[in-house]
Amino acid sequence: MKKPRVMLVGAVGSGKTSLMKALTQKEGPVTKTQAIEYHSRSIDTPGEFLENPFYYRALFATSLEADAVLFIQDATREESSFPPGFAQAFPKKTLGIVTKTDHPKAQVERAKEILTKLALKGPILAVSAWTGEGIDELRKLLEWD
Ligand SMILES: Nc1nc2c(ncn2[C@@H]2O[C@H](COP(=O)(O)OP(=O)(O)OP(=O)(O)O)[C@@H](O)[C@H]2O)c(=O)[nH]1
Ligand SMILES: [Mg+2]
Repeated sequence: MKKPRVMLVGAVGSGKTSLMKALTQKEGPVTKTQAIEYHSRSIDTPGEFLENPFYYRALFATSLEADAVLFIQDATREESSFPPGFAQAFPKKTLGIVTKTDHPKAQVERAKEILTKLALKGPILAVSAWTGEGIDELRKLLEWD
């Protein structure tokens, strides 16, 4: 059976690539994502694709190649870059992920509230790519183990 693949969508610097590496147990430095990147288990997207509505169509089209879409909200950010109900435009399993829970300025509840406005089909999880908090739980939810 083909292994499921996730796509990551979120603002610039929200922690998509770091999370993708933690999830897929890839080592090495995290660099800025410049284009949509296809991997066997994941599709990483540049934050600019969420921040500029010109690219929404590219996100919708790309999501057809994924089994689930993860909407990423940085726990240290007050603002949302997501339009209300955005997850409904993706005909896939949709999950919310709060990142950087280890950060001293993280406000997890605030970030969760932002994600509830997306009309997700699945749950919201809080993770840290640095400490590994929540990563195993996410792998289980994605049925990767
Ligand atoms: N404290 C903390 N910082 C993190 C975590 N994950 C990512 N960061 C930091 O957040 C910054 C952005 O991380 P990236 O993973 O490159 O973010 P991105 O969403 O892929 O950004 P773009 O590729 O520009 O869209 C980097 O400086 C990371 O080190 C985390 O779990 N905890
Ligand atoms: Mg990136």
